[in-house]
Amino acid sequence: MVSYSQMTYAQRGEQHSHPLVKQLFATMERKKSNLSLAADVSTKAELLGLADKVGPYVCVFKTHVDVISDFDSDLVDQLAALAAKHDFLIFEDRKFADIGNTVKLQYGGGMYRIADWAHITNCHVIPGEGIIQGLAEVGMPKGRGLLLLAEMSSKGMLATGAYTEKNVDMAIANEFVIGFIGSRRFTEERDLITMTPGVGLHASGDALGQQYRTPEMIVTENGSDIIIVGRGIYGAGKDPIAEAQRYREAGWNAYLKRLAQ
Ligand code: 6AU
Repeated sequence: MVSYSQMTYAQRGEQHSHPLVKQLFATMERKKSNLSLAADVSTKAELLGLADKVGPYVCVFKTHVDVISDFDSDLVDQLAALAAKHDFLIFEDRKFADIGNTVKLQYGGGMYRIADWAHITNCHVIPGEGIIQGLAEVGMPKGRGLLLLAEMSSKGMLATGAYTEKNVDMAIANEFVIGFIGSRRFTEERDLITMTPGVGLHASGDALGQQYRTPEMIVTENGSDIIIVGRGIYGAGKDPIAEAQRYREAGWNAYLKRLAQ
């Protein structure tokens, strides 16, 4: 059998059973982008400004809504409009980590109502499979998708070995799971996407344990599908449009190189 990492995004989209993943692969192919922006800014205006500027170059726009100081429901309405205008999906990087009943409340309700507007969210499986079931009860009827944090990018992270393998088993067994946060392709058993943070063209890390690898290491060598880039694009002194274009090209070339291998 051909490995998923040897197939084009278009081919994978055509044969995928999850409508959201089909949409994601189609977007990636249309925009020639496997780039996700990690928009870790602290105001509504900055977030919407970035989404409008960088939106044309990304397949996924990743948020941390709980760092926005002036969050309101108009922010998500405007973000949804920009997602439609620029053809990207929204990923709220909430990293749920509680028991099933609690995450159901956190995902569907509260002031953020994440399930109403985020196409994708993620969770740790430390509480066991009930967390996936709780999130699925809210997200499945809305056509959403979940990523499991099978690994992390930071120094000394504890998601390794048997814990990572458990993530893979749970992902295969749960329809609501569309993939992983991690550094590589994890399984051929079904087509689960990997999105990788900790990507930089230059920097090797930050002062708080973040570690960066290049798009080529991640996509060509490790078989990951989507690169997540934050400060490499909007960091101090950077032109976000020029950097987004650069990362988009680097990510896409790394994918083309993988296909050619
Ligand atoms: O490129 P950066 O370092 O500015 O931003 C990386 C982004 C941040 C982190 O919250 C997130 O990626 N992240 C994640 C995710 C996406 O779940 C997991 C992880 O292991 N490392 C990591 O940096 O928004």
